[in-house]
Amino acid sequence: MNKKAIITSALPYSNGEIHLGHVASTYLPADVTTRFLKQNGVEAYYICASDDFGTPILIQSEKEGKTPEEYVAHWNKRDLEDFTAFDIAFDFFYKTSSEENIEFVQDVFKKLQDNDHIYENEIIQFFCENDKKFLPDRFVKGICPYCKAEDQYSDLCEKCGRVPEEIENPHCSICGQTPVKKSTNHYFFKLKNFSEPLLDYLNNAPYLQKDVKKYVENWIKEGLVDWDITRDISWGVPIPIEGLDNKVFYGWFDNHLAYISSSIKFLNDKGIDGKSFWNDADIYHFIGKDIVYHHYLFLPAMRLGINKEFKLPDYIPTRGHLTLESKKISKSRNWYIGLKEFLEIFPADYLRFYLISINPYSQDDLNFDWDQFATKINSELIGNLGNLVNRALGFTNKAFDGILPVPEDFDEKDSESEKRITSFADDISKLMIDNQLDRALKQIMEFSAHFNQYFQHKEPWKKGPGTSSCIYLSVNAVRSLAIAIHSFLPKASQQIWEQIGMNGDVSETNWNEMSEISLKPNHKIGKVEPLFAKIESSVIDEQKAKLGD
Ligand code: B3M
Ligand code: ZN
Repeated sequence: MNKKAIITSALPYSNGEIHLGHVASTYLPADVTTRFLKQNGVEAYYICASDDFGTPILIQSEKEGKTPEEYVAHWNKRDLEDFTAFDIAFDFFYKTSSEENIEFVQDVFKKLQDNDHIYENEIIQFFCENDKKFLPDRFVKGICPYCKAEDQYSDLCEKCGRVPEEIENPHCSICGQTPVKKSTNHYFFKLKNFSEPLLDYLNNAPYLQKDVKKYVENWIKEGLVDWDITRDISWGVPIPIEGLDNKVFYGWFDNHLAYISSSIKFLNDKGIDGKSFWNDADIYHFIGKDIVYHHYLFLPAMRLGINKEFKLPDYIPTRGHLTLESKKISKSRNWYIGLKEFLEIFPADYLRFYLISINPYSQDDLNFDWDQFATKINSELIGNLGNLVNRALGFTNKAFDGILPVPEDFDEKDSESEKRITSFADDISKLMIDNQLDRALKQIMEFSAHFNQYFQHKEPWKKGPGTSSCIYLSVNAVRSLAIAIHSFLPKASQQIWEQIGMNGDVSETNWNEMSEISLKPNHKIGKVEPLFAKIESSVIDEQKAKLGD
């Protein structure tokens, strides 16, 4: 395992609150992975930032009568608060509109220019004379020339799925007026230059998901097109060329560069040489499948274009979208759950447990289902894990005054259980390293289920022979579980840690220690309390009733 790592997750637009869809595919898996790496002694940093630039943000800020700076500052703060409430532990949360990023983006552009990867070209764009704005495709609506559906985007008809060559009866989606066509000069990044180096990168990146690589390779083989990296608005990274007022870089040119600029700022501030750290580290970018094109093509091509001054990603864990009760999440149709609101009703650990357990390491979509959520929490998290912790520790209190007894000679069942503990770390490490977080969590739950059965089988309440061994091993198993679940359920893990009478922070205990039987006879456990409260069906019914119009 590389002893250094930088982990990022897709940068949230500063344009609305974080909802369950966001956290399921990127922030949560990245957080679990970072915590796991740290438990393994890796110097790992989880870096994120708000994605501040772009036309939608500019327009929304205008609607709200705020400057774009004020508007994005609000969302930057709010996003971080919501993430923190969900125990997403960024080491640093910065912004794409930072001075450091602006300077870095301009510097990268100049280097790309020097390396002959940039050219200028005249293009024709819609311009709204009322709003005095060039209108990006998304802001021009009209009639689809193919199926005649009304009110369709000029770059996509949602009715027939085609990309209109020329939308009929175009109108500005801000004010409704008919825009005119105007010519403007834009800068282009020669993505075509990179077909070979990109294929080479993909072929030599063993940790990228195979299925994603396959379709990205197909895109490359079908032929890449050069990429327009300029927009005619005022809100963005200024293009470092004299006389270009009201022209900035397209948001997708600058946003992913904030992975690097934010990391460098954070590391340099810590007294670490940011650039060398980056280049020595394993680089992880967690994303959702809708931004594969940007992360598997634009991002590596730009790093290649500046002669790999900054290492290309080793891992780009890509996951599917979350649907809600089997339907597409939509804020306007009120088919939607905000993260903040969810956490006002349920503990963060419940959501973390549920989302990880339904989230495979693949592009498959996953579905949030209220009934399934309640069942998983009540029967698995509480019925299995909570139950084991409570009965093992509770019984130690009741029958042994909270003092771990001296074990007797182990019988076959004891030895089997002992072995479970000693092989536990290895059993799940590989899954964690391979990003199979759902399967790792499942193994942890199987470990817990094993000890529930063992406890049941030994019937310690009868105080027969073997009781001491059963308690000794079960309490040690609970300790192992506290370490194993830390990255998934940080709160519950710490509570268990304290209940078994340990001091300090469980996160500081090395991962492999879960396979040690280190609580010795005479160890005194702490105060035992139930970890979780059952979810009542009436609460679920209330939540379901909130969805829809
Ligand atoms: N801000 C959000 C998205 O498209 C976008 C990600 C940027 S990652 C560099 O999901
Ligand atoms: Zn207009």
